[in-house]
Amino acid sequence: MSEVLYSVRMRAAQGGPHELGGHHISGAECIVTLDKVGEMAQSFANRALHHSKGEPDFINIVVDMIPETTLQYIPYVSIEEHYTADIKESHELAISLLHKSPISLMAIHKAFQYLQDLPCSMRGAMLVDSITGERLDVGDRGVRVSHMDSIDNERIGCNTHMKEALVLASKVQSCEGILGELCWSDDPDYTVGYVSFCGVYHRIPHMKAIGSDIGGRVFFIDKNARLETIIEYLENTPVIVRK
Ligand code: WAQ
Ligand code: MG
Repeated sequence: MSEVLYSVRMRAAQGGPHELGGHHISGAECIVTLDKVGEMAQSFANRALHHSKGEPDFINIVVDMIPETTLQYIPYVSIEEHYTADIKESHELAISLLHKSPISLMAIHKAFQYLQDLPCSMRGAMLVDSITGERLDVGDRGVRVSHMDSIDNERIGCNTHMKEALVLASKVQSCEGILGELCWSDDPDYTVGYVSFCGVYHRIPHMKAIGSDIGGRVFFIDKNARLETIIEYLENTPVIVRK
């Protein structure tokens, strides 16, 4: 029999809990065996308390058991590194890459506009119709991808941002009904972003200005997909990413 696994998740905010309007500072999660739960909770608490976006006054750490029958194993996205000189070139590249997928140019342009117009970062991702570019998610929270981790020996060389983005992007790519993703970080000192589609993670530098604490994600949704099924998978289905 395999060992029982637990999902450990942390979210931290400033100015009260997220649901009461607090400003999101940091979030992290993992899937581990019981003997690692305490250690991970401790390290997530430390991480929340030492974040470049500021000091939180609210930290929430949740632990729950993963029913063995619900766990899915999914493959990693493959990585393509791109090199660009500035934000303009990066956005042009991101647009031309995404346009190789079935996502329309209008939806791609709207997605950039949505991200650039954000007054502050959302906690989750926007869902955008891949043809019309219309926003499909409700409210300003976005959809938060959760219950994921990796078995992860080959990613030793990557930084934490990249490791976590690869896991998230892999889960998103494994979701039926999602055609692609656009992302850049909300961390002021991290300007790398990516677009992913067809199982490939295109890593692109200079996706935003250094010093900006506004980042975000857009998931491009197939018009025939059922939104509730997509959201349930992203939020609640436990996945482990592996080679
Ligand atoms: N589910 C949905 N959206 C999320 C999640 C999540 N679990 N976590 C973050 N977001 C959204 C939210 O709007 C954040 O403001 C935004 O994405 C950026 O999150 O070197 O670090 O965690 O290859 O700041 C990409 C490049 C880094 C990595 C992305 O995102 C690399 C990053 P951050
Ligand atoms: Mg961040």
